[in-house]
Amino acid sequence: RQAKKLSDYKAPEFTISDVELSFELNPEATLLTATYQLHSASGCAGTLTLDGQELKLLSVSVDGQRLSADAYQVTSEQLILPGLPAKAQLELKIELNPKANTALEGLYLSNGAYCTQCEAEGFRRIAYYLDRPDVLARFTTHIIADAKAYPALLSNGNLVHSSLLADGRRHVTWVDPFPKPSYLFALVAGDFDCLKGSYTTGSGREVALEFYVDKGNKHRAQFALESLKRAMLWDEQTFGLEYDLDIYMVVAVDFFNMGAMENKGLNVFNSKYVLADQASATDTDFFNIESIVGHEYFHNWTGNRVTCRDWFQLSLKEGLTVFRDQQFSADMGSRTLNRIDAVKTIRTAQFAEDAGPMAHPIRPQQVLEMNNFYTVTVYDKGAEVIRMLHTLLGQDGFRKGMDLYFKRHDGQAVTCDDFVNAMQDANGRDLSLFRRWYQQSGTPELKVYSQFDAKKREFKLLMQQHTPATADQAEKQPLLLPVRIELLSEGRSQSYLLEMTEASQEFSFAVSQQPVPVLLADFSAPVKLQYHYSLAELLQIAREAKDGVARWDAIQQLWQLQVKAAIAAQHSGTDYQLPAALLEFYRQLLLQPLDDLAFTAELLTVPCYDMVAEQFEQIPVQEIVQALQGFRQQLAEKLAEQWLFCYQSLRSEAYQYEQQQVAQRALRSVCLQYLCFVKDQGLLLQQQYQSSDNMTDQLAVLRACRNSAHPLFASLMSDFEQRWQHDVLVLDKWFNLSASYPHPTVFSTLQQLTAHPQFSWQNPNRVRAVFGAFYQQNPAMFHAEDGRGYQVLADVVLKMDAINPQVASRLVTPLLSWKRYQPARQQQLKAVLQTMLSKDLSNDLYEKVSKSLS
Ligand code: B3K
Ligand code: ZN
Repeated sequence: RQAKKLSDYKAPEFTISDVELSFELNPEATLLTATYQLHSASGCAGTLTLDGQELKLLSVSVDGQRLSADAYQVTSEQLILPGLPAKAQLELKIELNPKANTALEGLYLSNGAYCTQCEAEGFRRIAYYLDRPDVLARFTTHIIADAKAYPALLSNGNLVHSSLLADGRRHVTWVDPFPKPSYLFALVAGDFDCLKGSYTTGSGREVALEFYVDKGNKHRAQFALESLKRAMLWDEQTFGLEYDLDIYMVVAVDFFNMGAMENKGLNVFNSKYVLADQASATDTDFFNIESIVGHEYFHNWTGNRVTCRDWFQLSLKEGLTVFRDQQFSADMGSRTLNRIDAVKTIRTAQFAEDAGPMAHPIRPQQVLEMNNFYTVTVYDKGAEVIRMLHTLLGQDGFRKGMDLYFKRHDGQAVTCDDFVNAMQDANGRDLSLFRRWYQQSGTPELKVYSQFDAKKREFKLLMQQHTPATADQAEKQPLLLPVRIELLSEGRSQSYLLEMTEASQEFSFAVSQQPVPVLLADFSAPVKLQYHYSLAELLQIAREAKDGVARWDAIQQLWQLQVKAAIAAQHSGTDYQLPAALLEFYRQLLLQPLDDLAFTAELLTVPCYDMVAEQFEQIPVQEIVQALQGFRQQLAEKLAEQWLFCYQSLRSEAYQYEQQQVAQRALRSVCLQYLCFVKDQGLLLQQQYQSSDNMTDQLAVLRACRNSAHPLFASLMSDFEQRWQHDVLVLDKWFNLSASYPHPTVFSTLQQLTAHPQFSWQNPNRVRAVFGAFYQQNPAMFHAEDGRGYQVLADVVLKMDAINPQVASRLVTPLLSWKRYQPARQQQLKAVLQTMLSKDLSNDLYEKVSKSLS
């Protein structure tokens, strides 16, 4: 198998200016006629090589002449046409079988509706094509289908024609005036309910907004529609970017490989990120919907109007668009809490990726299967890199850079370098050192030492950066790190932005008293920080720092110290008691919560397993699980009255998705979790479960029961299943809770779940609800001593690889990092990976498994 390299990039020899596609839809035999206007770049005749996979080619014509079969060559991945004139019209007839498409890439059926997914390289499963993002063409799409069964026939751009044919079929034509790469093509045909709205742009153009959802679900799309309007307004206000077509459509489908897709004018969404109402969706669901609707909308400029030259540049659009959606969410809600969420993602999943066999820079250098690189590194670390530019250039400088980027590159397919160049030129600032962030993988470690000279009244910070070697790259260089700090002294805080450019650097400050340094405020660079703080200093930062992220982070660091101490105690066979000062800090917080209740809830939450695990080079699984459980138990017992007091002081009001209420619910559920550890709070649990008017509070009860193995868990779960058995999206929450039950009974539960009438191996949401939850939220059982957890997941991965390689390849991730565990687990993991590698695997799975074993 041949990996592609960034360094091998060559501009295409032919381009396509216009594409006309005509689909006659049929579940097992869709007929596609595809016509392309081709132009050779050199102006000479030459060989045209088109990409194509699993296609049934019926005929090939050039300039109206049908070719005989020996005039071209078809392989499993290409159609090769020698001697094509410099300017030619090519017509292909192709037969497709959407019903047999379980990989959900290309044209497929979701609950009887036709839909497409083309990014990254799915268009080649629809037609032979120059399926690469630097070929931009104008698309015209005809759809012909039974008018009754498929009232909605949708594609990109504007509807220009619709007519009823004599045979009962309808013929519609869509024209997209904006040249685009094939990965942004979309087609949908089905029978939906449609929620309509409209938005008037700043320059006064009216845009029709249409949300297509399963019948009976129209009311559940209202929040997504409102989110879209907020996103449209925000992009105008923040970046001066307006929408450019007369219509913006979103279709919600149940069978979807990821969250959503930004196809020009016709987004396709996983229904999970469109549908919500208070009875069926949690506050987190609402939050995610707003953020993903925003993300896909923001792609219209960062991704669609300006797209990627090649797939190695994916972060050009994804890192930037994640940064944009994070800024949007921060403006719609709490900046601090949003930042904390992003930091959690980096410190858990992204740092883990850097430390594992799939480590890669935000611009990868080598790829076997592109779908494997839609990663936390490309997306979330990519967003951190954009954020650092924003920090270095300031809000206005960043905006100037964005303006120049669009001025230069609108309508083009460009590289990450082009983006940095625009930032550089607009600000007159040399960013050559900064560019290393695009080439270098791995997590930099930043060691900081401090020194106070009372005589000289000088405070010094010595900083050293070092990036350890990663699986893909041995040599590392120093990076440009923006380091935000505060110096706390005499009840005051002074802020600075330091720019670290060398391996080792000293910064000094004139002070009168010895300050406490707050380092890496706002998590200003995606690095691991090391500094020796005392417990008292951390508590002082938690109380006094200006930056909320730094306050939260101080508590995180405090907990990390507790974990190390508790594990040491486990090894010496003693009991570990939490320090009195920490308990006192919590007691005060509970008696007098901060104004921001959601922030208070964050401070009161012990870090999750993944956050702690990432601190260890070799992860002591059961010790961490035991330590964390011990902490929760101690906090619950020692502050029992305070949890109850705080819980009771927070009244629940008629549900609204609104900041203050969201925060109250978050704090209440934290209290509830702790309450369940001490007493059998049966009554209280029942009461909250039965009387609350929303899913957030109900789910909080189920989680509290699960975490404390409460006797009510079984009965409440069966009530929940009864209530929601016909609503799979909600039932996924039940699947999730069942699979994350931290007890050996979960292994038989997993088997029962896959036999549930609503479970389907074909539906990625179901598979993730069960097995994603199992490995993400059930560390104790996934890492069971006898290796059963690994075996279960490995079997599922292999089964899924035959059905849907993209889903299989995502699920295999936790098995890859075998080097992070103790020898017995290493052996178990290696054995399942070796067995896997001996099978006939998809490229998706092969790339990951072979890397992890090499
Ligand atoms: N661009 C898509 C992701 C496509 C994933 C292909 N395997 C969604 C997004 O990032 O907005
Ligand atoms: Zn995206």
